[in-house]
Amino acid sequence: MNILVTGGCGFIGSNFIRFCLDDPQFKQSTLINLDKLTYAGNPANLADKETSEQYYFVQADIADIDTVSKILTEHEIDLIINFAAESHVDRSIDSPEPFFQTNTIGTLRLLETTLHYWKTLSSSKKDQFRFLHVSTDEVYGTLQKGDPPFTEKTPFAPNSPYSASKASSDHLVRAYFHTYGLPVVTTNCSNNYGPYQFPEKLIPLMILNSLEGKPLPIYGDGQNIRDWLYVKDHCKAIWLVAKKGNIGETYNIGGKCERTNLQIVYMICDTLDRKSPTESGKSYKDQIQFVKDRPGHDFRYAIDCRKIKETLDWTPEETFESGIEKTIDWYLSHLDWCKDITENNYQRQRLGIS
Ligand code: NAD
Ligand code: TDX
Repeated sequence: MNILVTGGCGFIGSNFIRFCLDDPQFKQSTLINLDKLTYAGNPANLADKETSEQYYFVQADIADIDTVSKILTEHEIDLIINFAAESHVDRSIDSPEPFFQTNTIGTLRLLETTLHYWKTLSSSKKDQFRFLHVSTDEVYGTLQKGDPPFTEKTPFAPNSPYSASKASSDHLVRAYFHTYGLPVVTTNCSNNYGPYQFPEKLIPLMILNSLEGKPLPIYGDGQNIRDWLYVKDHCKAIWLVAKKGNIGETYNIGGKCERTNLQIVYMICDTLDRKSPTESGKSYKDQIQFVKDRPGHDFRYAIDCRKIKETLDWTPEETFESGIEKTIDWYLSHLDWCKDITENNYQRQRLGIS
């Protein structure tokens, strides 16, 4: 199978490529990683895989019709997994437009290019072909305590520019199935955590700020709830949906692991107090600071993942306790990776230095 992964230099995309290259069932597969390398795309995430004969990297935008078209034809692509996106809610609040350029227009162009290619395939190749769109639980909006978790039938109610742009991409994917018959599947997943996550998201930010002696900024009262899933469990679910999911359908993916943000930060501090204690002997919890809330901050996300469990036999392998241990160990043993991002790429972007 020849697989085109978009956004493969980001957090989940690089974990997905790693998951494939490390698994013998993909031995005959070719993986093409198309990534624009925005501030969030880091080729270092896959540096040790660059010599693999199964793996090719192309720096390009998903909206670049000519480049995508060439890749699809030359590599006879059978499966596209679309991870490419602007993905950080806070950035979407500061500057919404790039989110619609990539998440909406980019996905539209990728679908259009894919449709043209798909139409040229033989009928058996056409049947086997899949376009898997990776999306988020945030398209469903927010829950209150006691509300039932989101199912695949929950109406969309996005609240941030990020989730609005992802919701629009989900609608486009659906429309290309219903209008043109393009064989698509969509996954809507809850919050991921694990190795290679860019340190502007809650978990890596809290780990790195702790170690650097910086404040741990908690928005509002820290009582907002997210449903956390270890990234490798997400990758396994994506692969199952690509292989066995019903075309035109959506699959919710979640960790059944609801925690308040304050619980998460306490757990990180407790783990770091044990694994890498401060010189002063004080707990990292002393660095917690409650700061102004995120505008329009969704209160709670929770995923009902019975469909993927019952139809595709997927279940997460990591508990939050085992996943966070692995994640913290990974960051502690990859401080150079973190330093490079915080001192170079990330900082330069933030300061507007190209
Ligand atoms: P990320 O921000 O870490 O990575 C995104 C990648 O896409 C980067 O490598 C970036 O360079 C690339 N990219 C951005 N715009 C592009 C463009 N126009 N063309 C080509 N490449 C482009 O994001 P992530 O956390 O890995 O998320 C991946 C996908 O999963 C996104 O679609 C996101 O909406 C979805 N998702 C993320 C989470 C999560 O918790 N991180 C949860 C559910 C769903
Ligand atoms: O400094 C912080 N302090 C804080 O309290 C940051 C960065 C976050 N938070 C809170 C906001 C959220 O309630 O922590 C929670 C998690 O925040 P993020 O890591 O920014 O994630 P979230 O906004 O929940 O969105 C994530 O999950 C769904 C991903 O970034 C999305 O790409 C994915 O679709």
